Amino acid sequence: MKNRRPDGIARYSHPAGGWDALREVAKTLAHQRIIAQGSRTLLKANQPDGFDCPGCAWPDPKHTSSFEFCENGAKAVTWECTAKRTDASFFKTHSCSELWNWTDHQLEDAGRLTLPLRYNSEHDHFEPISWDDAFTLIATKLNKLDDPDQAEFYTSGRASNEAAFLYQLFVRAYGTNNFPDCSNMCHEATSVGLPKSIGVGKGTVTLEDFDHADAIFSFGHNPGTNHPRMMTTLHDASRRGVPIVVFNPLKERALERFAAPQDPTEMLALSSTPIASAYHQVRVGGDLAVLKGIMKAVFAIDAKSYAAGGQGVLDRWFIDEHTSGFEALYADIDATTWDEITSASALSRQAIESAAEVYARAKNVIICYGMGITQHAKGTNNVQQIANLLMLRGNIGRQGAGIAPIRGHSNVQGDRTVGITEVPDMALLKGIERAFGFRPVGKKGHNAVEAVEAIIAGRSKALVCLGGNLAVAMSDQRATFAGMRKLELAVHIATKLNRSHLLTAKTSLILPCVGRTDLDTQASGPQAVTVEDSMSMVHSSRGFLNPPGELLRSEPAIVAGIAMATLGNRHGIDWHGMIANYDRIRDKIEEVFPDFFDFNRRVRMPGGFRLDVPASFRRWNTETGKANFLLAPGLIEDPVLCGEETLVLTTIRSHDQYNTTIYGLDDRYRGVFGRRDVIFMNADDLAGRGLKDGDRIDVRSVMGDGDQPRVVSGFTAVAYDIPKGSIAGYYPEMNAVISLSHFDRQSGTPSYKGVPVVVKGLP
Ligand SMILES: Nc1nc2c(c(=O)[nH]1)N[C@H]1C(S)=C(S)[C@@H](COP(=O)(O)OP(=O)(O)OC[C@H]3O[C@@H](n4cnc5c(=O)[nH]c(N)nc54)[C@H](O)[C@@H]3O)O[C@H]1N2
Ligand SMILES: Nc1nc2c(c(=O)[nH]1)N[C@H]1C(S)=C(S)[C@@H](COP(=O)(O)OP(=O)(O)OC[C@H]3O[C@@H](n4cnc5c(=O)[nH]c(N)nc54)[C@H](O)[C@@H]3O)O[C@H]1N2
Ligand SMILES: [Mo]
Repeated sequence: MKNRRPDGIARYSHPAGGWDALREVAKTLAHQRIIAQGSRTLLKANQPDGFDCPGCAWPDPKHTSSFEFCENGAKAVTWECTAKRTDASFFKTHSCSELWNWTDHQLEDAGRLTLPLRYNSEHDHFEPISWDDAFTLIATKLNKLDDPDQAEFYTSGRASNEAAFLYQLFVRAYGTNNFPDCSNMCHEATSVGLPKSIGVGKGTVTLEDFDHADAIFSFGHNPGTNHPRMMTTLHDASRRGVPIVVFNPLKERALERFAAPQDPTEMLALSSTPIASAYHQVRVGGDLAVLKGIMKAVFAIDAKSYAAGGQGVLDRWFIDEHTSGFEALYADIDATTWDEITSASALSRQAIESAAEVYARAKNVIICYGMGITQHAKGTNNVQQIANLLMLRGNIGRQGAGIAPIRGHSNVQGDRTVGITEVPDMALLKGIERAFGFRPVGKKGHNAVEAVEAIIAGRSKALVCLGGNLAVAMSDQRATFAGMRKLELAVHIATKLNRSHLLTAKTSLILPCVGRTDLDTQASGPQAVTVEDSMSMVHSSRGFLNPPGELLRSEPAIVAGIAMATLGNRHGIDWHGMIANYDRIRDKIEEVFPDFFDFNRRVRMPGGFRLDVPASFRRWNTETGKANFLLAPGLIEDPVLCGEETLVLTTIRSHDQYNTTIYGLDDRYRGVFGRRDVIFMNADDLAGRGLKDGDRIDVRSVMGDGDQPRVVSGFTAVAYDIPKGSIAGYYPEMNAVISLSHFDRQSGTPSYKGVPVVVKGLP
């Protein structure tokens, strides 16, 4: 007899994509009550005269002519252009304490925010406030602080270049570099690791490079859910016979098999295309070992070829001409034994050698990676070892080859480019002086973890958030939430209500802004904004729907409002002029960042333009003037923490969420329906603890916190195809077990995907 599975757990036997994806979109449109308007809106996504899809940062094909179907893009768009609204009567009916008991899904599902709100602690309700009063209140509070460094200014990666640029200008004129941003929790290991390797903290490939790749490697990202338009590229590559080698602890369906909704034959025949040519279920946190193992095997293949009178497989010319540090890397890899590699990665030597064969045979290789690589205590090391592997065969700076960090938020890369950084370099400071006549402070500010630490310690007293849901996205919810409640001032510029807004400070404000799909009209007429995708392409985005209410303002206008109230005439910055016509903001961006030369003209060309990525042309902006092979000590994280009982928890996104935005409770491809309170575990790990599939468990951090353990309770253990020793649970629920002090010391990225825990059954 077959064992009964826990409630809501079933096997999903279809390929990813296909008719199920189409059906889901129809359901979403109905749920958001926007059937007629919604379908028209979707056709404008990523079109030259349309808006940039807020779903992800994957680039658009150059000659976008037809609508590219994307289930999760459709969810992101319809979630924003829903017909649901929160208005004054909504906030009058529901007190803040009542709303706190709603789920994250319910909070956002209440609808778009439509009016500026201030928290009234006497009545425990948010109440309407005028824009002028809101700006004056914020200004008074900010100007009362002893030091500008007591304020934190968070950015989430949806903000446009124009909004982000004005925001950093305001904050620098105010006098601090406290710029925590979502990138600090995401691809910071890339932004910190790659400049040391190849002189630029961005990917080197373009979308066209994928057409010329002879092999694609994928480490730790789940494109079927998080970058569904990337599936078109992987699907085409697979059909061309390009090997796609995947390293992921979980068998993600879209990386196994995909039915392209754009492909009529595949859809009608109910067929699909295999994606991965080889799928390696690496242990959580085992990637450093895999990367060193592949390099070790490549050295062996090279030596064998050489001994037989061949040319070898290393690109010796590239190594001599363009790199530094090869000997030290060779020695490090040589000293790493196969026993160490296989035990740290949970993969066999043969598996790793087979991946190395594919790598060594292919002329051009692209390596893609996501959060499975960056969100580790050794995230920066991981990224740098990927660069090492590519450099061994000259796979950087030529067509069809390169490194492809798959970015998250649709403009997270652009926000960084236009100045959202806690460590401003001289070029940025001088650029601002050139364009605005003042030299901002250069002292390093806070990243996301440091900002939250300062808030918890009471050193920082004010928090302004340009979007996002910082408290929920950050580790250690108990400490983080308590810290937020001690603030003097909390300001949230947002489209939808979320839990961070409800962590009220002495003075708490929610300011409603227009979103990507909304028309943004200013004194000179309708405005477009600009964004930069994962491949450094900058293009414009223009919303066209009537905003959900008369009172909403654009993000640039709200930032300018706060700036004018706070700074008055300081530095004579023409905030009014820039808001009246965003071309003037872009002119200033160009003055500060010469890479944006001729910005207003170039961004009006269909498809936009690419920013310079020197490494794509083998120009290395590093201290050595070369691409650097860099070393990573050891193979795994925190061996000290890995006791007998310890399991390593990775936190993942379901198919029905956008970060902290929970669209629904299904995770269809992983066979989870109607719930999120599950922990995926290997059957042996269950048995070893006397547990069975479906048992209720506690998950507890092994990083202590005195007598208050970090624990989530009452979750259901689900037997799953995952390597022994590794378990997985959903973000953000699992943030309660992650210690704030558990992060990559080089980049500050929280180790969301390498959390040492113990699991105990509940009676
Ligand atoms: N629909 C949707 N789209 C999104 C988002 C969303 O939440 N929903 N979020 C956006 C954002 S901000 C980002 S950053 C991206 C995130 O996109 P991804 O980088 O895909 O992020 P995750 O879903 O967190 O996890 C990625 C994968 O890493 C694997 N993994 C976990 N631990 C490890 C490990 O130790 N090693 C390896 N090799 N793999 C591991 C997981 O099994 C999972 O398949 O997506 C963006 N796009
Ligand atoms: N455990 C764990 N934690 C993680 C991660 C993980 O993988 N595991 N991933 C991390 C990553 S990669 C990231 S990027 C962060 C995400 O952190 P954030 O970017 O802070 O979080 P989001 O959930 O994307 O923010 C959602 C909110 O943004 C607001 N919003 C949406 N659109 C707009 C807009 O156009 N303008 C404005 N002003 N506001 C808008 C809405 O109010 C919505 O509630 O979380 C991190 N946290
Ligand atoms: Mo992200």
